[in-house]
Amino acid sequence: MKSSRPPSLVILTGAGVSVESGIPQFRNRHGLWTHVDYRALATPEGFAHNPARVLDFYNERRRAMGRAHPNAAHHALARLEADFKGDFLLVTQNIDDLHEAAGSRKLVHMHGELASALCEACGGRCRWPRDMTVNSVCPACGATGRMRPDVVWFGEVPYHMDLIQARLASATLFVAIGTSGNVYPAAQFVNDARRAGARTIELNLEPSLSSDDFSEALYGPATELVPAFVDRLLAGD
Ligand code: BV8
Repeated sequence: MKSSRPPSLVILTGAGVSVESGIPQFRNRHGLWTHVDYRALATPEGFAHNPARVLDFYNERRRAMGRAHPNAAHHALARLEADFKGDFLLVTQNIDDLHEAAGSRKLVHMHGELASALCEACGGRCRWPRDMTVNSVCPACGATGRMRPDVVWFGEVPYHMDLIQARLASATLFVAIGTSGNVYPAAQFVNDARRAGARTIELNLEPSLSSDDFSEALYGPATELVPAFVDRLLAGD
């Protein structure tokens, strides 16, 4: 059913879109949260309890990100942004920089970015390509030992929610790629888009926890599914 509204596309990506670039997902037998308790490493309480351990966890992931390259799925999404006729927003739950590396610009990181640092003393943010320690100094205010990764931990408010909700309310098409539907509020976006009358499609390796909420689904590896899906979308399917 073609919508009478101008085309407005919202895409949500999760860890699955970066797996084929060598960045592990969270919830499978090799997943990040399978081997460590996310409460110890991805909550403000875990950071307060053992900041050095949390900073090392993110230092390791930042180094791995530096060795990773965007894959065919990232590149296809950048091509879709360039050629799509209508409003386009790519919302990623990922904190890696592979969408930017592929050329995506109409992009928001709702869970923050590994490449960014936040000072708890002055609230300043800055690019942070190197390791962070409990002795790191804020380049804005000079405070020592107050730097943290600029990521959204469990129990913290995701970034860009006003923009995301506004775009979901006017979406004609919502596509989720490589996300398990475990984490809120991202797992809820499909229902927000459907209530707005959008067509909803899930592209994933296997059905997610929210697969019943989508009107259509394609299953397989993102590097195979996404380029072909983008071709079809740009051809008017
Ligand atoms: C919030 C950043 C209020 C850091 C992450 C009790 C107390 C407090 C909160 C809660 C609570 N109970 C529930 C909540 C809400 C909570 C939540 O959802 N908890 C879960 C555990 C139930 N959420 C929050 O706390 C959020 N904040 O609610 O604030 C609020 C809400 C709305 C408005 C205002 C205020 C904050 C959540 C953010 C936490 N931060 N990450 C970091 O990365 O270290 S979450 C983490 O999970 C990552 O961001 C990750 O992206 C995200 C989601 O996971 P996925 O991306 O889906 O990854 P996953 O491994 O699960 O799945 C990968 C999928 O890919 C799989 O389906 C797999 O099949 C597929 N796949 C694999 N390979 C491929 C593939 N697909 C295609 N191709 C392949 N090759």
